[in-house]
Amino acid sequence: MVQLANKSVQTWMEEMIAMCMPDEVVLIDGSEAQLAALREEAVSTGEMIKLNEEKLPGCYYHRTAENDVARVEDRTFICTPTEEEAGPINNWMAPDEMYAKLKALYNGSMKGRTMYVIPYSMGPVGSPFSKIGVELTDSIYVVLNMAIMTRIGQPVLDSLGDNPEFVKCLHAKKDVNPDDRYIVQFPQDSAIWSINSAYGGNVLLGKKCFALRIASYLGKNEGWMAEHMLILGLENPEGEVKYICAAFPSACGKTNLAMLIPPEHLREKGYKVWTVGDDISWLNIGPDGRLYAINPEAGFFGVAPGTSEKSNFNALESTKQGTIFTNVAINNDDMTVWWEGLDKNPPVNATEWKGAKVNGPEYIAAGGKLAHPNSRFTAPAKNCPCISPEFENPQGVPVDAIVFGGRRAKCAPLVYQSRDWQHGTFVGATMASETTAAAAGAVGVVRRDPMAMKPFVGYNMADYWGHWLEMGKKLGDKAPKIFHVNWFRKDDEGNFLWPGFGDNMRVLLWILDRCAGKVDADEVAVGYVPKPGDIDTAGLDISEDDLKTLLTIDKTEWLKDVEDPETGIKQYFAQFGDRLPKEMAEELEKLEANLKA
Ligand code: GTP
Ligand code: SPV
Ligand code: MN
Repeated sequence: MVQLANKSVQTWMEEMIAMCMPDEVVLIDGSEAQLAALREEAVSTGEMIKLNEEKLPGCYYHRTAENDVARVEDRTFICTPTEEEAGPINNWMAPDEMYAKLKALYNGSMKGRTMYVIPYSMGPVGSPFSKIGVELTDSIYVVLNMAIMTRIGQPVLDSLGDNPEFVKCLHAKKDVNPDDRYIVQFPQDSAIWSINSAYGGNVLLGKKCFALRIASYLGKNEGWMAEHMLILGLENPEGEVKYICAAFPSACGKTNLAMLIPPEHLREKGYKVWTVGDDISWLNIGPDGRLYAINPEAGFFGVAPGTSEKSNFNALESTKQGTIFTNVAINNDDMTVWWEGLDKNPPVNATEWKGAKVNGPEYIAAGGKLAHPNSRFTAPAKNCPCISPEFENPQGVPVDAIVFGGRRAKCAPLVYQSRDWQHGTFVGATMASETTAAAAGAVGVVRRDPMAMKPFVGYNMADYWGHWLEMGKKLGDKAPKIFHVNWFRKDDEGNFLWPGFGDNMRVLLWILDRCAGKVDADEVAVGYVPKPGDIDTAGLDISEDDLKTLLTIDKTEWLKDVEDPETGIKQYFAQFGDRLPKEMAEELEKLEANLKA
């Protein structure tokens, strides 16, 4: 029996053991020897496949069940005491009812299996902004992923001491039955119960479940923010680094932006991007009254397809050792990995993501995909060639700009700036984006995704907007400036109008110039847009017309976005009733008036 010095952890763990009835319980101490033994065990049972040790040292492959390849939003619940606390866009069930339902499922679910106890820290161990969780899981794959994505083991227990405050995370793989799959947050209990999945955001409970859903609730009560945002540092030729946080929905470009390589002429001048985080920001007000960001994670759980030497060199480099690949394709000739967009040479002797041996080029020619569109790599952040020297800074980095963005073929311009924090909060609250393969369900459907937090807010979204407004009041004139970008605008033939990727640097430079008061802008109905010529297009193959389209606000289209009876902002806000902050209603009126003027 595992004996822990912390009585609260011990008592809770014993209760979970009594319910799940594992044959064995193993404490994850974080030692390399223990992790190595687990990798070996996972290979021996077929749970993981060892990849080419010379080309991909320390790398492993894992395939999940075909019905278990993405987050499941319709099976994700926020179980607050009242339905109003969870709000109209979260699934809700009364905690007692949910506990009863789940206990029946967990009962004896680990018979014949081993339960692993993973103490982990979100944020550098000992940082005043870090929080500790303990995940109980019967999956070695989860243990090995958590070892990359978070700080784990004995140092975390030492840091927790006898403090009873930790997030209680329980995961049982059970039989991966999608009909009994539940991803459940109990914010008031700091508890997360996940069952019948073995995939990413459903089971690596430190990530979306804790660092966003539970943490957003804690942040509201404690005066800080947990956001679905990357953190990057942009260094100018003088060697000054400014930090930007950006919230884009799942599979909409956070990892890519966080690691971008500037276009050649800017690189030559001495511009450089440093990665602090690629998915989640915890934001606190520092002693100087400014907003500071830490990345609570220690690794990247990144989208594989589309990642290439050209599109995201730094992400690809990060995956060259100590990485776990999930649901990509295998090249059986040399036991390396492949996915759509990696290069133009799909392996002939391939195993596609579901496990069938196929001829890659023929399979693709027939319309197949070798890698699942939401296949992922789990890579240690320390592998990243441009990891920020501030990555482990327990105080975080000061934020100059907050950027919202979505995947919109129409309507949203390449970039615009909000007038102030309140308007910026409205811009975030009214974000919309086309759905992606990161969650189960239809792909390419435009939906509202406020602050890229629709699937991740741990309480009523209207109260969350209220919290944003509160934070803005506390920050006052030290608040970061708020912007909105869209890399995904398309022409009538369906081609992207903007080259994206490294060239997004050109937009970031305008944003930082605006923050520093170095560049003027045109005031339009929705805020401020760049004056013609103020976005650096040197060396870009883009027509004046296309650039104009990218920066023009089509008032008719925008009015539709406000008024559409099904998808419009008005309709969207209405569901929050009295809980909608009056400031948001005011901003909506202003926008409508501006568009009609
Ligand atoms: P999550 O990990 O799900 O939160 O995703 P993410 O926001 O980190 O998205 P990621 O950077 O992994 O990008 C997702 C997909 O969008 C990949 O297939 C990228 O190749 C593509 N993408 C990223 N940036 C751009 C861009 O600037 N332009 C275009 N056209 N595609 C992009
Ligand atoms: C996302 O979907 O936003 C992800 C991947 O970052 S997951 O961890 O599955 O949530
Ligand atoms: Mn994400």
